[in-house]
Amino acid sequence: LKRCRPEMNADNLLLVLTILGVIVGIALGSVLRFANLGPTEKHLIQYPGEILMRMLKMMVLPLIVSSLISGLAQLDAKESGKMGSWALLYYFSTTMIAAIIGIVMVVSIRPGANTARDAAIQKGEEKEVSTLDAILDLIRNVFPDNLVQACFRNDETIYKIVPNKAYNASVNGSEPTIRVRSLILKDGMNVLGLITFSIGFGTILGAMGPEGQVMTNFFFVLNEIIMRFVKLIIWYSPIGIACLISGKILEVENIADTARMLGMYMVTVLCGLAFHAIIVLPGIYFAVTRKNPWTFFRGMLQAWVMALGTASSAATLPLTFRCLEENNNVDKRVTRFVLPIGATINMDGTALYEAVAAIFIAQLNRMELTWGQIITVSLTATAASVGAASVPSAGLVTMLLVLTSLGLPTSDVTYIVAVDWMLDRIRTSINVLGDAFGAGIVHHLCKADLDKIDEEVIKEIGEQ
Ligand code: DAS
Repeated sequence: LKRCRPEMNADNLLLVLTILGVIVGIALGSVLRFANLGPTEKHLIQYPGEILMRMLKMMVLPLIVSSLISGLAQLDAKESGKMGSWALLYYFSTTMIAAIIGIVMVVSIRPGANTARDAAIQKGEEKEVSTLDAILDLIRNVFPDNLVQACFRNDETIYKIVPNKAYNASVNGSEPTIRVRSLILKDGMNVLGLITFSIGFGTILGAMGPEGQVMTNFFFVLNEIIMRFVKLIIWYSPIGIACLISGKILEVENIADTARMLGMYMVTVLCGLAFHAIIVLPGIYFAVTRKNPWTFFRGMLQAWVMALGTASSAATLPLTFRCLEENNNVDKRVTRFVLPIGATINMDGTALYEAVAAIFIAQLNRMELTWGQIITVSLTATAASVGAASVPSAGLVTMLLVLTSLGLPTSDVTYIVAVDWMLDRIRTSINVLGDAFGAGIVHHLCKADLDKIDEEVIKEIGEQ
């Protein structure tokens, strides 16, 4: 606890500065609205905010690659055996369920759809691209034929498969070229390709055991560097947030409508997180262990509150260990194994939040997503949450990944940024809860093996 107290102070200071940034942004924007500024002045005000967005985007590629590879490489399937396999199965299934809950919530509540905001209707490609083609296109994107090109621009060969009149009109006038708007738009980062490569690389590296230790350490240190880099950027964020918000207030026509829309967005995220925390996680825990999930949750209360306060799964980790081992009697051999990895790659709250935020921005831009794009959102939100660092606002950085993969404008992230400081701590508390229930479930499933090891050890001691 002493170790994490400095983290607490630093995080609390960051929280205060961020809230100040939001308040200053709203006040500055509201006052300047009456000053009839010219476009140059407006741009000058928005400029520090653009710098923040560019810095966050700069971190997306290294963060996702280093987090995925180092997270998966730590989990050596050979060594970890049953415990690792159960942990991985639980992590990916609950994270995917969280992303799907987020999608169902945002598609049903539609917080970004009923706004007065006028945006050109961007038709989904469903009309020109059959569902089969959309799925084939999605699979094709998962395996880019040129990794470097896939990181920075889309693979041209994808654009010669299915005719798309809308694309021709926008890019080539009336030129009769055959084009298709792939699921991942031109000049977007082919995120799925990156994620596939990173997951494959990390899993193979983990399976190498001691032989790959040097490389595993390299990616572990690289991830540590990137997380510290992200932390530095997050310290700049209060200034960037103030300018993003004031710049957006200068742009927005209808303030009341924007406030209502933001309120609906927050309600959507909170409903999704509540459903996952109250129904899904306790339900899975009870289904597997047949124990009372509320007794288990009561044992985790201190860690849950710490996560709300720090908005950091890493800062909460010492308390998560203590609550699991002392209040819920989870075996140390389980917590020592699953918690560090869980805090890195298991972020249900973040996956749900990123799925909601991406589709909310698509709705703001009147973009009707095809089923292929909705599948892309669930995959990239899940992978982005695995790649998110367990530090404050990490989900904001990897959310740019999801937006980029859909070719959505990141300029609308301002709406998300304005309330992220609040939603971050709530989704972090769900991340910690997901890790805790996961440890409880793995403990239950591996208890027999652990008891057998104990008996053998006791027998050996007896014989000696
Ligand atoms: N704050 C991150 C965590 O510590 C989650 C996030 O930013 O989405 O889990």
